[in-house]
Amino acid sequence: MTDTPSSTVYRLDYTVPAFLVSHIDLTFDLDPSATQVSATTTLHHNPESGLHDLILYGEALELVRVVMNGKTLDKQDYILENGNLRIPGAPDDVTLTIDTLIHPDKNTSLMGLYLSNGNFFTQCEAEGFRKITYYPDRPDVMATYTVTIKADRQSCPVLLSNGNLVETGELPDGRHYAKWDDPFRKPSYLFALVAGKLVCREETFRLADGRDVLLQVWVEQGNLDKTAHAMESLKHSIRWDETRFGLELDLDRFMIVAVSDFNMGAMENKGLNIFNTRYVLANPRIATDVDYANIESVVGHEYFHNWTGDRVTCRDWFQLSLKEGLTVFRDQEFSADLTGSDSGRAVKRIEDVRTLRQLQFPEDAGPMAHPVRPDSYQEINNFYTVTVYEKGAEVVRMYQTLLGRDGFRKGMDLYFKRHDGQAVTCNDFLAAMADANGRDLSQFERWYSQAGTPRVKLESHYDAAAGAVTLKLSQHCPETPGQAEKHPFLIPVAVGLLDRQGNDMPLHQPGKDGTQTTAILELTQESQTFTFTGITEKPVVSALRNFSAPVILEYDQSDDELLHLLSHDSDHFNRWEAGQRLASRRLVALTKAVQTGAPLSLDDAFIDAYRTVLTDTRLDAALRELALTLPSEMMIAERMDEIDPQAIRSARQYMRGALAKRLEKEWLAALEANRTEGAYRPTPQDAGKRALKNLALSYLLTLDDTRYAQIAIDQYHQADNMTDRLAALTSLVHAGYTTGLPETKALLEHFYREFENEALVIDKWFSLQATSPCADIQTIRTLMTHPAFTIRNPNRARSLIFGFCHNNMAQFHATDGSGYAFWSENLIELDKINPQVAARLARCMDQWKRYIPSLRELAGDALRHVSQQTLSRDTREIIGKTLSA
Ligand code: B3K
Ligand code: ZN
Repeated sequence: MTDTPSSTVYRLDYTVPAFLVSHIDLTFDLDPSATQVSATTTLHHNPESGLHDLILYGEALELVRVVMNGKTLDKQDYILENGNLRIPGAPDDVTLTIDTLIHPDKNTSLMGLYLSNGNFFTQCEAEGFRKITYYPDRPDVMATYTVTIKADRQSCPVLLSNGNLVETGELPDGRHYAKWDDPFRKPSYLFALVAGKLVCREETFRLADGRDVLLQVWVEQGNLDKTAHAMESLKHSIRWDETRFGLELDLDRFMIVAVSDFNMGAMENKGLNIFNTRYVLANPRIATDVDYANIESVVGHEYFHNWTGDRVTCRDWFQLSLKEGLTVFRDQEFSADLTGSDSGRAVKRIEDVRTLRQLQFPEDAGPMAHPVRPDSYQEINNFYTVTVYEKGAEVVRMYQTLLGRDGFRKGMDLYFKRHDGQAVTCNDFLAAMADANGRDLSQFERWYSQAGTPRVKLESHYDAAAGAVTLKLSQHCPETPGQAEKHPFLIPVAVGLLDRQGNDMPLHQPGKDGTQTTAILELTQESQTFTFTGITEKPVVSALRNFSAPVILEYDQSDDELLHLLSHDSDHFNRWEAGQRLASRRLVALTKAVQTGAPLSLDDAFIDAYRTVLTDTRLDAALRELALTLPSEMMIAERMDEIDPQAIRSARQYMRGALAKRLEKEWLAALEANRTEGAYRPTPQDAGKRALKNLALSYLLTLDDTRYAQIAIDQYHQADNMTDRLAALTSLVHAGYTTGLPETKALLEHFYREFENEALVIDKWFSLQATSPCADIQTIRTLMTHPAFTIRNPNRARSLIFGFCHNNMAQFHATDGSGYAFWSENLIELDKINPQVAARLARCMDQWKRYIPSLRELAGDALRHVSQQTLSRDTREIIGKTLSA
């Protein structure tokens, strides 16, 4: 724990490293309480640097010995400052051996080398390698690695590191060793070591070039029956990258390891990906359809990093989106392609945009707003954000929208041709895209440098006499912390025009050849007009198709126009969007009505529109489910000037109740019609049916009718899969049946007993209760005392504490401030254990200034209370920015 004044790192302060490393040879003598690390590094002075001090970063290390070019250094030969080791005026060629002692059993931060259920794991991104040994721990220092791991054979039969296994053998005292060699130069953040009692599923897999590679998925004993899906996903990922991008696996062996104590989702260490168990373990009994889909996408994501991240890496951490935005885009495309249908692609796109809007738009409008390529940070771990990841992926997607799929591929090819084996910048990526396509993309750079979500205003005008439609587009981007002035972006706006029958009209722009049904308009100025000719009737405009840019579209369309789009748009995304806009309009009005005590009502036109969607069996179930799911409370909050969480919840619940009541027959029919046949399969078709059926069930449960509760109870007992079982239980609990219906309490108990030994399912058990509208602070505090709860395991902490603080808005923001008191207590406790996870919890308060005055005051008190404590650098940065914005 440190409490030194925060120091800020600036992007523009970048300087090249004074020394480069050609090779590092590491030896670990593993012991839970005292692990000896010996690192022999070959360094050379970097001719591009004028500095001669050799700086080796370190954190929480016990230095045993430093040997430079054969001579053991005395204390006066080096300087230890802020944890780092500096050798002033080092010679140009250095061979350095450093011995350090570390204590994995004391490491609760889960960065560096730590223990999980008695096994050893490492996490080095972003700056964890410095918790293992003194090293130039920065991504632009790339080296080859050999790693020898020594350990007790009994407790650590399995010893893994990056690359290829080159040697194994026995040692005295029941110990053994393994030696690994990674031929690819890599930065230290991609180093990994795993040792312990693990078992694996393995397969030989033939690559496109005919080479056979060994694939392994390592888990704790007892979990082998949950690894098939991860293995399938890995094989799909390898194939997909070969086909879509011509990128092949460069190693002979590729390993995935699952660990139950992990700060985030997974980590792309070269050849040895380490995963949160959450994104590996699945079988129908314990995993839901959403889990299956997430595993596929995270396995893909980490595998795709092998090229976008590992082979070509980041010059400095400000360039993080270079690998993350690009790799998220790649995993999104992978999942979309695997669905194998247009509607499947649309479902994936809608889900991704929903995440972006729900999480990234608020970030862009709050105290932590930062550009996709940030300009400064205090703690880099705080910048693994939805902006860097999800908005970063949208930025990459826009290249593809502007250049076309082929043009994008050409850009990727050039990027690898130029930069394989290098540590580069976002501008290098942009230059590859531009040069490969002969385009000037300099204006596009603003997507990397300017924070905030641009507003695009659209005004349409139809001139019947001229048979022309004019679209006037204008843009502006709101101020964000540290960025008052913004310049226009290059925004691709995809548009289509629908005729009265709902068909796409051919689009022709004067001066341009040919026609199409979707045009990509390039908005580059503050304001511009675009004209389409040969338009014989007043069309309905379908704007920002497929969400062609991460902007907020401001376009006044009547209910009738939106209804027309909802029923006919050939762009699935915009059909969904029209439905969401119709619902949002009403939800905002209902929230205001709740606040003023006005009577609540829902119009027939809206009900009819929902009925049409619900009963339109030509539409895939998955698309119908998305369309019939109301915008979340968070989305409604986004549209309010002042957030009143209780009013928002009442409005949304009213609307759900009204839709349930007036479409009762149709919901029931949908529930019956969407039961899946045969054994469980996590295909998009079956998952879509289950989603729609379970949505129907949750609507029906809002009606106070025990018949529906009985349907849910039966479904719970009869289900042969976690999706249906969890949905039944969640709907019952969230509808408040825990008090009215004794069986529901019994079901919760039953679920707990049934899955007591499945940590990931117990996480679900906590989180379904934490997110219930009925869960008041007392319920949460009681759950915190449950024997299965521990704040030390990030998944468990997230399931209960984050579930409540992040995903139960109306209860968390209770008017008596009890939620905030709970938040500050737990934040302070967690910060002492795991700063990275604590800093995420701190972000619950991002929006505090937007809440109604009574809540704002209480939130401010809680924030000030936290700010007076001794905090980690991670949490201090967040609290500081939240208070001062
Ligand atoms: N690159 C890692 C994230 C590391 C987070 C460090 N705080 C996972 C990923 O994006 O694939
Ligand atoms: Zn990533």
